[in-house]
Amino acid sequence: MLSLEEVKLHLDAADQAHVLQFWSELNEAERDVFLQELSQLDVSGLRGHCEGAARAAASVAASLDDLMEPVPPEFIGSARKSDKTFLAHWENEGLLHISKNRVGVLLLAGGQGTRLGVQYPKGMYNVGLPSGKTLYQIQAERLHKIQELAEAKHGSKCIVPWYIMTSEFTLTPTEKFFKENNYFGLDPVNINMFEQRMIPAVTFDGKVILQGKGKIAMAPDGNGGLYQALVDNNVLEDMKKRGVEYLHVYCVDNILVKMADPVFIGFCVSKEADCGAKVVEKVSPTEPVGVVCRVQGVAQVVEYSEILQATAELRGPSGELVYSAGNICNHFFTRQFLQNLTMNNEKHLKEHVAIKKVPFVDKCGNEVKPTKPNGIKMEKFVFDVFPFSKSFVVFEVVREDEFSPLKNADGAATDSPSTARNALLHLHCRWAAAAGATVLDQDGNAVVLTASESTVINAPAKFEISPLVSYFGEDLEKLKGKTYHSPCVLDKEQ
Ligand code: UD2
Repeated sequence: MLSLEEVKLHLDAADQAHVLQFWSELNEAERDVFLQELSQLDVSGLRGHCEGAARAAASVAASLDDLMEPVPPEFIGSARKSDKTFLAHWENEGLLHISKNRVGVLLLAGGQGTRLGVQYPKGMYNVGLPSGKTLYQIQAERLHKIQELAEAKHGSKCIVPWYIMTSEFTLTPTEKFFKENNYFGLDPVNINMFEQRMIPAVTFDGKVILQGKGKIAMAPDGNGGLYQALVDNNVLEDMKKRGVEYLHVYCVDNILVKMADPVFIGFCVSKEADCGAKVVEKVSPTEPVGVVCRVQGVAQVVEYSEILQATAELRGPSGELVYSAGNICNHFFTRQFLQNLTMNNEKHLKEHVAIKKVPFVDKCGNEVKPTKPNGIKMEKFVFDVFPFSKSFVVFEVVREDEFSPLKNADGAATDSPSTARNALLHLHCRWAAAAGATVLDQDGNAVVLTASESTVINAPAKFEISPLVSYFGEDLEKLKGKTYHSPCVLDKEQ
C-alpha cells in the first residue's frame, strides 16, 4: 500500500489533488480504506485517463458510417438457412471438441444492470418461470446437459470449464449465490470467477469524481475489460493447462443462451476461424444491438449507440435492412487468438465514451444524485478485438430459439422479465408440439402453435422443460401422445 505522501504526489502530478479535499474529515478506518483504494489506482495512467476522457467526451466521435459495408455472404453461416446435414455436421464436430475437453465458456457478468434496476447481479434474477429458476441456474443446467450430450455422442467423460468475469460490484454476491446453491451441482473446481478492473468516472473538465468524502466513483472498464482481466487473472494459462482451445464468450442476460453451443463451435472450427460472432436478423433499425459489419474491409461491430440512424435505416431492394446482422454478444475465440491479442494488441483497443449520471459529493461534502448526466465513463467493448482476427466468421441464428435478453424492468415493451420468460415458455411449447405432445393452457385449452407465431408476445402456456431434460429440443420422443396441464415443469426422471 502507498503512503499518504506518495498518493499525494501522484495525485498532484495528475492534477487531481481535489481527491483528498475531505481527508481531514475522515476517521482512521475511513482513511485506511480510502488509501487502500487510491493505492490500487493506476496512478501513472491517471492523468492520461482523465484528460483523455474529457477530450473524448468533448469531441464528436468520428463516424464510421461512411466506411461501413455488410459482411460478405461467404463469411456468414446460418442456423436458419443451412441444410440439416450441415447443421448435424457442425453439431457433431462441436460435440467432439467438447468431449475432448477442448471447449470452455466465459460469462461476462461484470455489468451493473442499471436498466433492470436491481441491486444484485443480473444472473441471480428470477424471471418468474414455473420452476423459479434464475438465469445462473438455467446456464449451469445447460452446461451439465451439454457435457452429457458430448459424452453420450463421443463416449468420453468431459468438462466444460465455466469462466465468469465479474466486477467489484458483482464478485462477492455471485460467489455467495453459487456457494449457497451448491454450484448448481457443478464441481467448483471447474468454475473460475475473476474480477475485471475498475476505472474512475470523470467530470467533463477531466476531474475524478468523488462519490463520497473517502470514495472515488469507480466503474467497470466495459466488457472489453475482459482482455486485461484474462491477463490479470492468468485465465489463458488455466485454459492451456486444461487443454481448452476454444472459448464461447456470452453475456449474462440472454435466457435462451446455448452454453458452449456445439453447432456454433463446430461451424467456427470447421471454417478455421479464430474469432466468430453469432447474430440474429435485426427486428428494427433501432433495436439496441450492435451491427456486425466491415469497416474499411475489416470485421467490426458498430454499436447501436454509435451508428447513425440513417445508416441503421438503410434498406436493400427487397426492403430488408442493409445492416441486419444484429450482434447478440455470443462470441467464439480460439485460445491462440486470445493469447496473441493479449500479448500484442490489448493496449490498442478502442475506448468508448459513455455519458452517465454519476452520484457525487459537492464542494461542501453533500451527497448529490444528479438529475442530468454529469460524468464520463470510459468503456472497452468485447467485440473490438474483431479487427485483429485473421479469420472471422459470422453465424446467423434463429431469434426465437436463441435470443431474448433481459435488459429492462417489467413495464418496458421489450427485453423485460416478461418477454424473457415468455420466450422460453414459447420455445418449450414448440419443442413439446414437435415431439407430438399436447400442452393445455391454464384454461384447459390445447395450445396450438402455428408457423406464423414467430413473434413471442404472450406465452401460450406455463410449460417449462428443464435444461437437464433437453438442451435444444432433443430426446423428447417420450413426450409423444402425452398431455401436460400447465403450469408444468418437465424435470429429469419425469
Ligand atoms: C450488448 C452488446 C450489443 C448487443 C447486446 C445484446 C457490447 C458492448 N454490446 O449491449 O452489441 O449484442 O448486448 O444483448 O457487448 N459487462 C461486463 N462488464 C462491463 C460491462 C458489461 O461484464 O463493464 C457484461 C454485462 O454483465 C453483460 C454484457 O457485458 O453480460 C453486455 O453488457 P450490457 O448488457 O450492458 O450490453 P448492451 O445491452 O448495451
